[in-house]
Amino acid sequence: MSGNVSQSHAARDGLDTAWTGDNNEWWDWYLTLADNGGDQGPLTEVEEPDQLPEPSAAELDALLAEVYPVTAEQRESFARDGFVKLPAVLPPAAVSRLRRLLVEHLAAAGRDRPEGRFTSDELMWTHSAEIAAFVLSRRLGRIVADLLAVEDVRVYHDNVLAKEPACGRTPWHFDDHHFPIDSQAVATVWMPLQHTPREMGPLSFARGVDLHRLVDDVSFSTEDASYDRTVSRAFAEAGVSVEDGPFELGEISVHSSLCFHTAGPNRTTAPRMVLATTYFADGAAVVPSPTLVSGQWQQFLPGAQPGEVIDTPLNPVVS
Ligand SMILES: O=C(O)CCC(=O)C(=O)O
Repeated sequence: MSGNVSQSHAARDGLDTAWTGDNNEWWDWYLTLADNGGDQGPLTEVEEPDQLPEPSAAELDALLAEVYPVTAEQRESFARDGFVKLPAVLPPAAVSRLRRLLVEHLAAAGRDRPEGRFTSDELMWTHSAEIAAFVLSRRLGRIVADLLAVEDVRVYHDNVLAKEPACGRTPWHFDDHHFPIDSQAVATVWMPLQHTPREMGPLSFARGVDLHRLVDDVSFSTEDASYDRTVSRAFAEAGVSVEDGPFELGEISVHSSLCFHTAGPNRTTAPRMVLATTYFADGAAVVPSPTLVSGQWQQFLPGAQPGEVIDTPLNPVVS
């Protein structure tokens, strides 16, 4: 597939500069670009999930090595819509273990997680073999390789995305705009670590892999919610269908870097915990000019130079 489609607008949109903060500062800034409307009323009371008995090491190894059978229909819908939701990729006991690992990771990193915050961290797999077992699993890597119709994928980065109670919307965007990877064979596995009802802010997708063309002329704003508002209006006017349903426990979504997506606010009293991991086709190169919205990309592709094929120790093949 030919490369990244967003490079040409970087200068027009004032993005042809490097991000100088860390990744949580990046998310803090990024969420200020979402239109949150007015007063949204009280939060819905939701209990955090109970810790379930965890699978044994042997059970987990077997599960994470087992190929999830992606159907032809799921592959077609990913190619057409730009995303697909897949049920029962992990059993509840494995989801419960992963949630515990990520909660402990944030606590060990001293993150205070106040209401209203979007708490994130990345490259967790490089600190924890237990988290790496999920991020680098054959089960997830093979799903993405099958959907992208490529032989092998590499990991770009993992992310814990904890949308804390009362945190606002994630603005409409597509990841091609963010990732400094010169390929369209790039996709993110978004794995919620609890049942995620609409009021908790599940990831939502505009149906149609080519929809980015509809809003190609909208200038990105680094200062206000005008981009989010204009994209939202354009999709409504064009009658674009949006998948914004809840996620069941163990269900994941996979979205292409071309897929426009957003997420609602978390209007519940429990954090929305997610492991989001991005993978790309083996053989892809770094774009010629990474931008402000690429955040701290050098941290994820250490030593890789613009234009070079990506092959660093932090980007192993996982399928
Ligand atoms: O979790 C969210 O609210 C946003 C995540 C996202 O945009 C992504 O994983 O591509």
